[in-house]
Amino acid sequence: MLQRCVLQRILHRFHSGGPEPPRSLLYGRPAALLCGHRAASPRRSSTGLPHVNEQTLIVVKPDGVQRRLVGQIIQRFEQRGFKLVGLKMLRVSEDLLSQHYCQLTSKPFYPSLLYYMTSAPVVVMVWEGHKVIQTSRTMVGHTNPAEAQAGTVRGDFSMHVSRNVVHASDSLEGAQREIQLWFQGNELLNWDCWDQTITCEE
Ligand code: DAT
Ligand code: MG
Repeated sequence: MLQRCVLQRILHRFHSGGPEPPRSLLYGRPAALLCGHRAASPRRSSTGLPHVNEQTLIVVKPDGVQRRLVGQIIQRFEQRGFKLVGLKMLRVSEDLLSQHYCQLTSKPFYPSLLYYMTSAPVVVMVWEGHKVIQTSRTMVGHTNPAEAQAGTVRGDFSMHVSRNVVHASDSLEGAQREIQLWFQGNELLNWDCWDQTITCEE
């Protein structure tokens, strides 16, 4: 019954169309980033305003890949209700890393950070959902695992700041910049998650 109800709502949304908001409002990122995407029909909240889903960049760092933690980290974001819209595995170049960590290149630990981050592949993802940026930071935990709470990724899987398993964007501006840096527009998929009316108010 519930499934049929959800399906009917999805089909209704699909067929009813309606005006689209400016693309730049969707997902809180610039229109240029949406190239090659089908714009989703706007979902309206009880206030009548369109939902603006955030996106964030999550990277499983080389220690996470080496320790086969990728599946467990993905599972945490899935079970929280977030939607995976981009995923790839790559060996990061020095150039990309210096752009990603542009505020850290003058830090004394940057050479060892560079060595570690380029030592093995990383798995890089874009997750979407309500307040995903702030929630992901909470889920990932303190930068220094020694201070990270149990239950967070860093608090459960790591002990030293130089090997803290995962990266998560720390602000809307940071997420937009990092997503643009790591992904081409056509590598991100805009798709309807069938449970989105259950996990978030429409
Ligand atoms: P976060 O990853 O929590 O956003 P950050 O942006 O300040 O933290 O630093 C980026 C990464 O740099 C961090 O995840 C691990 C590394 N790092 C930060 N401070 C460090 C330190 N004092 N020694 C070694 N690595 C450090
Ligand atoms: Mg940071």
